[in-house]
Amino acid sequence: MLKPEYVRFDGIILLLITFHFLTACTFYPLLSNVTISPTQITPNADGLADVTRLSYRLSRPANLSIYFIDHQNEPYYFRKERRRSGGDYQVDFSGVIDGSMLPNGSYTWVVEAIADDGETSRQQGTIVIATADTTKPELQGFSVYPKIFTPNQDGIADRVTINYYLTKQAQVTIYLISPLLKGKEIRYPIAEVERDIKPGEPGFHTYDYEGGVDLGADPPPDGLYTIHAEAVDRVGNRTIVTNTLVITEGGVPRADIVSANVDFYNPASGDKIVPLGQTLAFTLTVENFGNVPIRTIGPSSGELYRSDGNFNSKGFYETSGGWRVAIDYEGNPSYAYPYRWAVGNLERLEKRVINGQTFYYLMPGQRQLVTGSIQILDVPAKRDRVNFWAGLIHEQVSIEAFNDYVDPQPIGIGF
Ligand SMILES: [Ca+2]
Ligand SMILES: [Ca+2]
Repeated sequence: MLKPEYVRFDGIILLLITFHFLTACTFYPLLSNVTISPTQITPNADGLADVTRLSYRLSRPANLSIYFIDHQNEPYYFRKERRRSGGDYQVDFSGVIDGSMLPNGSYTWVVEAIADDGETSRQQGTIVIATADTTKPELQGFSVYPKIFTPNQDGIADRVTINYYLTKQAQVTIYLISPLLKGKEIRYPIAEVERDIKPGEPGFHTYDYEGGVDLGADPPPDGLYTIHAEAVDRVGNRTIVTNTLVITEGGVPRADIVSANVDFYNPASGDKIVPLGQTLAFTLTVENFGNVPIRTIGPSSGELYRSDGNFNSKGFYETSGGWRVAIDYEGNPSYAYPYRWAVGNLERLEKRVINGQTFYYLMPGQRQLVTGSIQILDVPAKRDRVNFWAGLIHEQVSIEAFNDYVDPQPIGIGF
């Protein structure tokens, strides 16, 4: 009769059509057709006799084990009590058990099946392993820095760097593994940085991870994570190295100018006309409406600028990841937003000292009033009405559209 038959490659199932002249399965022995070929392997990745193929047939479901016994009678399990249904199976063996190459020598191979009724069937023979590559790949100097990772674009500990020196050619994969959440862990792959030494080649390798925040995604939730690195060489020798990483205050920073409202005025007159030599003042409110602190730098709210000055001339240079309120105007001949202030009075912001340096933060949910003024010393664009507006800048990261060109207003510049 024509009957579909499954040849299983230890998990991979191929559908074949074969003729069966015997139909009563019970006539078959539990375990039959056990073959191994070749009976000597040289697992050194030279493409010659690097693996041997084990074939066997089960006539009915059984728990199947395959193991190798060395000259000291020590068994090495390649498969241990694996549930298998009836059928033909093939599996390749390359000398590696649990990521380690067996040393050269003569071994007894055993295929053993135990059926549900307790019937046990076992077949065995000899296999020789010669010129085996037993050298494991090593990830020397494996390091993770920093150990406390705050993926929130504040410019401090926003990226994790992983380095190691790979001692032989191997495929290396690195994951961030989450703490157990409802009994499950999540794996986040970490990509290697392109360098002269290609992935998998012996030499120095480096990885860079920013938690997905640069793409606008939320990073993995705060918690204690494991960095898991695994190197597998061409013959299957495997090395695993782990390290820990704490994620805290992770998230995409979000802040805006409340109601997109800016109050511009001449403090001397209270109106929107500023004679030359007088000052244009503003007030607005900044809100952190995200889940992570936003970092800011001075000058503090309240600072007076001269119109021919800027934040650089005050010594408060841009820092990557810092947020500032800024003012710009029509006809500005210089770079954008030359006048900048902290997102509040520095005395009222959260102060943190990190590695001896002081940083200021507007915390999630916090609002701060920001004021500032500019002494107008010349007439921009030689016009008597000039538009001024505000911005909220995430320096060297981005300006959200809703934080750019906020509430432009014509100001009369008096001669
Ligand atoms: Ca070989
Ligand atoms: Ca950070």
